[in-house]
Amino acid sequence: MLDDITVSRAIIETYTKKLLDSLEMDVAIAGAGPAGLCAAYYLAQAGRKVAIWERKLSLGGGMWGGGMMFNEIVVGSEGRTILEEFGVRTIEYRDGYHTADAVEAVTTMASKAMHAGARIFNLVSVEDLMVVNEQVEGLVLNWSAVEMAGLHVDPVTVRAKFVVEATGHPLELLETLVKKNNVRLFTPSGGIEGERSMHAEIGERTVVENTKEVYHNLYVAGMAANAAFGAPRMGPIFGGMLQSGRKVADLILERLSS
Ligand code: 48F
Repeated sequence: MLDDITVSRAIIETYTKKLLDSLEMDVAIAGAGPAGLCAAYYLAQAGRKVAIWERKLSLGGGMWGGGMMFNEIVVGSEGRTILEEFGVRTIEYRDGYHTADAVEAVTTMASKAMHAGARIFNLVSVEDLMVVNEQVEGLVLNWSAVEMAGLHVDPVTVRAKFVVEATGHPLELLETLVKKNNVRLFTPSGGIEGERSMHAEIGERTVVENTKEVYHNLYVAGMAANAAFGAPRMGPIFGGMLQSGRKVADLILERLSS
């Protein structure tokens, strides 16, 4: 006999346990696009406690749609190596240009990150950062449905030794940090430099260079890194996003072990 209330109890109890176990983490990541998923995978692989908080119902950010809804992505040689590590199949199109099915890339990366031990909470928006003594100490979370309905409901907080903003182009967390606090970021101007117009070659290189700590204990990865440090977007080429995710994981692992 199937009992409806047991189904409800199973969902509520297991979700609550998962959430309670994620209140204090090594690394909290905002955004489950390619950069966030990649970072979570490498951090979890290294045995660190990591969770991604994602606003939308679906994971994968801008990767599902390839370029203009042609659901294929392009990566360079380094990106291909990372995709192959995840087990995503690639096809060499020309020397230095490899394609992968966007749906296979997202689903495989998400699955591998979770199997490595990362938790992913979808339908949760990061609305703010927890800042104590000029150090970022965690995230301020609310249900995306609350945000969408414009309800006046207070959020909850989770603590993390390090936070990764991997929210893509809009760079919401850093925008909020700067707006609410009199802070000087680790950028050339001390403020948000802003995303520049499309230039794939420069964007792919700089997104990796710009993946770094932008404020005490707060790192930027993926398109958020180029938006923070003032570099171009690069459209549907995704190798830089993957390299950025791997780099931010390496940088944080180094800090965690020091
Ligand atoms: O936008 P997104 O895919 O960022 P990314 O990992 O990759 C960028 C590429 O997709 C593409 C590109 C390639 O050359 O330029 O745009 O840097 O994924 C960002 C994810 O963060 C979520 C958003 O829904 C998306 O899935 N997100 C954004 N703001 C928040 C958030 C927030 N405040 N709280 C939770 N999730």
